[in-house]
Amino acid sequence: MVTRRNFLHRSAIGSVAAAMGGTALASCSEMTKEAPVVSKPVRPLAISTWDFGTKANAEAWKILEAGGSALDAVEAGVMVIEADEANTSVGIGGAPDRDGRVTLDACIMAPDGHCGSVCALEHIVHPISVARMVMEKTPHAILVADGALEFALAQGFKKENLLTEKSRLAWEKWKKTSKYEPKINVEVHDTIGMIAIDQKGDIAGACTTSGLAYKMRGRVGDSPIIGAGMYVDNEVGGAAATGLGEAVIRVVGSFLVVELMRQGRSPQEACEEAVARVVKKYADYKDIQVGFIAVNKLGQTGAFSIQSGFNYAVKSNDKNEVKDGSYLVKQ
Ligand code: SD4
Repeated sequence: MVTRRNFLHRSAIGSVAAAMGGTALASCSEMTKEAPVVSKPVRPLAISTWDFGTKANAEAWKILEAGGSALDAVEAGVMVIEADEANTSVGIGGAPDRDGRVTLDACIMAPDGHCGSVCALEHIVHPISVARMVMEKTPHAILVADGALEFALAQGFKKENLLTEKSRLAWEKWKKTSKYEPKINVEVHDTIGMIAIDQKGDIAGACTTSGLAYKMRGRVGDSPIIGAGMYVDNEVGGAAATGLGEAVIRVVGSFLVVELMRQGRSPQEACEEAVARVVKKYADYKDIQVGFIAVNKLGQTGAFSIQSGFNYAVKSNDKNEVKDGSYLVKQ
């Protein structure tokens, strides 16, 4: 007889099996003999990078709670941070490149695998919404620079000045004293990556940033690169990255985290292994920061970074909390 408890247990096993992929199926069916307690999937849920992720999660939650889609939720969530002038790494108020231009990178991915991205987009406050339109209204996945701007304007987005007085002054100061050696250290980073699971259990993700402060003109980081800065697979889970994009790209970090979860790692283990891979390929890893967040189909979460100081926000039923991620380099 299928009792409610059994049913929940079996559906959870089914989800785990789906999350783990075919190779794990045999062991999962063996598991049903000696049934371990697998909790009911946590949904809806939103997870975002950094402590300001609570604001993004709260906005996403309005949609998730009302039964809306994970895709709508992640877009609305990260838009809050794009519009926040105080955040100097995302949207308006983002630090400019070394020539004083604010160029934004963003990507979005839907549960069915569709994705859209814009790179080095200027003058538009909400690159995430342009990325979504690239996904939904063009036959392409990525538009860059002037082409992305032209497309955005044709879609009705307004051209705006994104260089705030505060960012301009900081850039003027940087020009006097700094070399053109952009490096993300422990202090300079703030990209938002968000993964959400809706009430149906569908998973979507978004990532948006102004990238590396005072970067070379035309530099694109990991954030708008599907698989590097963010990735979701609706059978498995999702992940997003923050930190030095050049290092994340070397291991296609977010895709790696999701694939590790597919092979049976927990979100925490997957983030730890991805950081280990970054470190292997980046000799000066002690000078940089890279962090990952992840969630699997069951709503279990994880996070890990190279350095201390990385935190992330998780919103589920009753809580919207900031958690400190664990990290590799102990001083
Ligand atoms: C980049 N990964 O452009 C981004 C920057 C970042 O927190 O994450 N900052 O390399």
